[in-house]
Amino acid sequence: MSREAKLGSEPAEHEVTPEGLYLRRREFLKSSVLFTATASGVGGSLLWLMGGLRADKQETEQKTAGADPAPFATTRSTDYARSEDRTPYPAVTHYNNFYELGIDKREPALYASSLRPRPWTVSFEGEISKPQTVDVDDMLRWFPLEERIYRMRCVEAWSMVIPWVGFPLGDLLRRLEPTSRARYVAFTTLLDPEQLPGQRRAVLEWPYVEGLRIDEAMHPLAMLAIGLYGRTLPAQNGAPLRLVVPWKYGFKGIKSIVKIRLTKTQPPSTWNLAAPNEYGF
Ligand SMILES: Nc1nc2c(c(=O)[nH]1)N[C@H]1C(S)=C(S)[C@@H](COP(=O)(O)O)O[C@H]1N2
Ligand SMILES: [Mo]
Repeated sequence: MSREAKLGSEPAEHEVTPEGLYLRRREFLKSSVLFTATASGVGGSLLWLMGGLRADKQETEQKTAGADPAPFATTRSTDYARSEDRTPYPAVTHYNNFYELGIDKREPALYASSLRPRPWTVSFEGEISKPQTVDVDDMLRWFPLEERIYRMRCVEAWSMVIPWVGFPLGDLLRRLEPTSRARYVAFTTLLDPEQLPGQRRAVLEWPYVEGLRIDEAMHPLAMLAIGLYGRTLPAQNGAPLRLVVPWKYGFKGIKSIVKIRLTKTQPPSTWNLAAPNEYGF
């Protein structure tokens, strides 16, 4: 099974974590205030979230006034034609995968305050004509921000519909002027165990890294997000800057990015390094 916990089957913790780590982690939990918060169990929190999802469901009627008479007399309406309901904000921000802030889904939100998303610099390196390091707030002024509602799917078999705020990754790359040798884009998350205490445990290789082929990176749907639901990105969702690639699994959406490097050869990616038979590039 996947190294990430499967949602439907609720695996025991030792199934998703190497045994030694699992035992040490238990000790860690017992000795922290977090234990009270997680004692209700992942199952309980899930039920709570799912209840929220249902309660928030809204019907959206398509307005057809003024449209031409439909020439397709036999067309019947199906569920496929309905616009997607957005996942409620509390679920988007309290059910997360961000192993640097904990491996249980509710831990990233609990630990979020240890990450300081400002001030924050991002460096652009490698096969570009304009390598530079910029303050993230200066970078935001380079582009008009837009809202995009995408479905994010995790390999663990859960998904969410999230209204992101950000800009196309391609706009940034064009500004940096890739050289003719640039074939891939490599992304790196902040490495700082003080701000990301999960990096003290060898659950994965740190820092988290991801990559895209240059054509994927230039695709108009690939975006860098700096917010969601019209607000600044919460730390647990990858503040101040994270990747969103809607046609790929969620693990591509690397969080809290400090470095973007254009390369000639395929860069490593964290989950592919951890379990190459389960995660491709
Ligand atoms: N740095 C970092 N980025 C990460 C992860 C992570 O553990 N660390 N998890 C990935 C996975 S597996 C998923 S499904 C998404 C989850 O994003 P969300 O918590 O905003 O829903 O973030 C991705 N980005
Ligand atoms: Mo994921």
